[in-house]
Amino acid sequence: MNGHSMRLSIILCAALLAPGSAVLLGSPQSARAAGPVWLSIMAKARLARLTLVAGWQGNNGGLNFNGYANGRMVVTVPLGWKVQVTFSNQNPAPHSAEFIAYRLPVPEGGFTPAFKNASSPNPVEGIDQGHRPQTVTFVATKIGRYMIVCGVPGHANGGMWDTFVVSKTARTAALTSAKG
Ligand SMILES: [Cu+2]
Repeated sequence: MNGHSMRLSIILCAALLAPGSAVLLGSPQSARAAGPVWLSIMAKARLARLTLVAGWQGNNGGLNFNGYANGRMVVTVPLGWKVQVTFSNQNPAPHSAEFIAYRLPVPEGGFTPAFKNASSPNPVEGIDQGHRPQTVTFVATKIGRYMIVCGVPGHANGGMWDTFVVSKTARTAALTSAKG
């Protein structure tokens, strides 16, 4: 479409939305899935956007991410993808999120991120319930199995950890989970 016909279209639209049509100006309500969408994928940009909510619905006494504890949520991304995490806390206790090397039994604390910047700020202190969401962005630079842990001492070894995999063969990011 050239510039002229673009302008013409805009004028036509404006005309169509003249008095009486004002209701059409509001954006339609977007359809919502039954449950929260924790992972969204922008394959072309090689970007996985992950929402992590600490203390979602109280499973494991609130020591969970998105309701999953003890490794039961598994997030897989292809090697070299960027991971953008939006982390928030819905539990009365403070929590944080860090991506660390996979190690069982899970240590109590003192974690080192496995990728540059793969931790929420001040992970030992964490954030309180209702704190505005924090963004954690890093690149999955090394193949392997990792853990998403809460860095507040005693939480990870209390089960507040899930599984993160960087795959050489995966073609896209995925999130799987096991109940229990
Ligand atoms: Cu925690």
